[in-house]
Amino acid sequence: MEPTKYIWFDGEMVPWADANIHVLSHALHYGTGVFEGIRAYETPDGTAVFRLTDHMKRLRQSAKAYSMKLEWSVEELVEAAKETLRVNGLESGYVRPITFLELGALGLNPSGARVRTAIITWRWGAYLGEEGVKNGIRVAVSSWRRFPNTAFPNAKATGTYINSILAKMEAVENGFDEAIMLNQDGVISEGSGENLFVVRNGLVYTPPIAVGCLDGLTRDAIIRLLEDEGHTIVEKTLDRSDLYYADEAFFTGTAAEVTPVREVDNRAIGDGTPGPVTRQAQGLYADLVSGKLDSHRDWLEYV
Ligand code: PPE
Repeated sequence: MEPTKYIWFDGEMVPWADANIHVLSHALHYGTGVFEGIRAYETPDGTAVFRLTDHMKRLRQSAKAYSMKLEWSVEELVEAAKETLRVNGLESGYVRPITFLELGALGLNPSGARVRTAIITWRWGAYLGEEGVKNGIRVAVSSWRRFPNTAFPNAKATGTYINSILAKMEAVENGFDEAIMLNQDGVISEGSGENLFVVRNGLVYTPPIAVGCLDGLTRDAIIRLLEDEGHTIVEKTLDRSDLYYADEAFFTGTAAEVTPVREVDNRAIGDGTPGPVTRQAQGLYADLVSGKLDSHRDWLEYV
């Protein structure tokens, strides 16, 4: 990753190299952090951050779930993210806000630990590769189950990502691009860092949030964009066979955007190339974030 000039750290612009924390930080030992992933895009009217306010709202919700006192309001975080993009001269890029517990508490009781917030921006290309965006990726159902309701699957907490990391590492070690995780009941949940859609006989399916997947903002956007085009989206628990028998499948996420899945567990999905609904979803999303769509303009927040 290419460093940018500044990182916003608790209200100040700090040079990249100086945005450091102590090894005794609570978050390092126990994963007590919450974060977001956001993308900014170039549009004809300047740089626009996609659903910035919604992402900052989710950051505050995640913090609330873990009783972290985030001192910055949604409005302040929104402005700070825009300012970080501006000072770094980024016309497009990824925005990573993170709130975490630093010094002041040892042991599992986090009481007294200082809550810190940083916003980092950088250039980030295709998350699952340019080739994947074009022709689709190969995935495998993971032997790791998605963590259950012993934490908050709906909050983006740093510590819980150790679960996604096990699944991702296993997939890559076995020669796949990405993993799909089942939940504790054995139904399909999501990718290690993406929500999943499948298309069969003209209907579009995605697992309901209740299975324990993240309530993805890209997932929500794709549901609405496809509905606008007359598609029926069914939120339904899916099992492994729904994946094997699908005509099309694709992932959604801020980092992954819309990435076609062409193979699962060494079986081709459909004819093994991205299908028409997948292409349509990709096209609609690309037009939306680059300011070429007339609808949902309120999701673009200009820097
Ligand atoms: N599920 C998980 C587990 C997840 O981490 C993400 C985002 C999503 C679904 C999609 O959510 P949304 O971005 O709101 O549409 N993962 C972020 C982190 C990726 C990373 O490697 O770090 C992201 O896409 O920014």
